[in-house]
Amino acid sequence: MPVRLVTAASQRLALANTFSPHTAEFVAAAGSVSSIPRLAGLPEVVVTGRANVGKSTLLNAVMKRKSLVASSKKPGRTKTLTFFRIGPTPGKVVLVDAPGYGERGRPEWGELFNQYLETRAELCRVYILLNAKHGINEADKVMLRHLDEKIQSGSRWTLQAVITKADLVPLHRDTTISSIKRTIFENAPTCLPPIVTGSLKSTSTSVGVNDLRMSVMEACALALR
Ligand SMILES: Nc1nc2c(ncn2[C@@H]2O[C@H](COP(=O)(O)OP(=O)(O)O)[C@@H](O)[C@H]2O)c(=O)[nH]1
Ligand SMILES: [Mg+2]
Repeated sequence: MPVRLVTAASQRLALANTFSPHTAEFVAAAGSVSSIPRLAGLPEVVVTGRANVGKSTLLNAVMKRKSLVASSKKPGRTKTLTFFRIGPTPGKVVLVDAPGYGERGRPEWGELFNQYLETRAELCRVYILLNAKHGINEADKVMLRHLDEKIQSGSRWTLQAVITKADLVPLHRDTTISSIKRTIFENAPTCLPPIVTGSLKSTSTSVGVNDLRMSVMEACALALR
């Protein structure tokens, strides 16, 4: 068999082994830094973004679960950092859902998130989610710059943007996505190339979820073959 096919098959196996709905589980919700659980040093990634950008929906899609992460119609519900462990026992990766930050003015990402970013040794990557339909607002820019500054001053983790709800932007308006990407790099030059996701309500039509799974594996230095 050609090497490329073997690689593709083993990658699929590695992804399926890690992101199985049967091994994904809720572990804890932390409302303060002192209650953040110790999870045997498993590598961790966190998603942040404005309320309603699609954080919970995306985490469910990545874990192949419908409602493990509570998704709420009412913005700003999650006030805690919520930890999910995935992969066969003792687990491979921890995914963390962070509170949404403010709609306008100074983003209220909170002391909890900030302290978590500064102290969590296991944190490998921060994913900032940006809504394709609504574009990037001032709160997003402030957060992008804030994360970029932390990287430039020597964080242990890397930053990657995820553009969500791309299905709500008409195809011929691809300029919208390009302009979002430009704004991301203007505000956070250290940000890794954005992953574009969309149509997450149905697994048969969803876009970008596997790209995110591969990115998580890479961020956490987990073997893809
Ligand atoms: N059209 C569309 N809607 C989405 C997508 N992802 C999430 N949503 C919707 O956006 C709303 C907010 O999602 P949620 O995951 O709760 O956002 P969170 O507040 O960031 O956790 C829900 O009504 C979701 O169904 C997507 O890819 N496409
Ligand atoms: Mg949520």
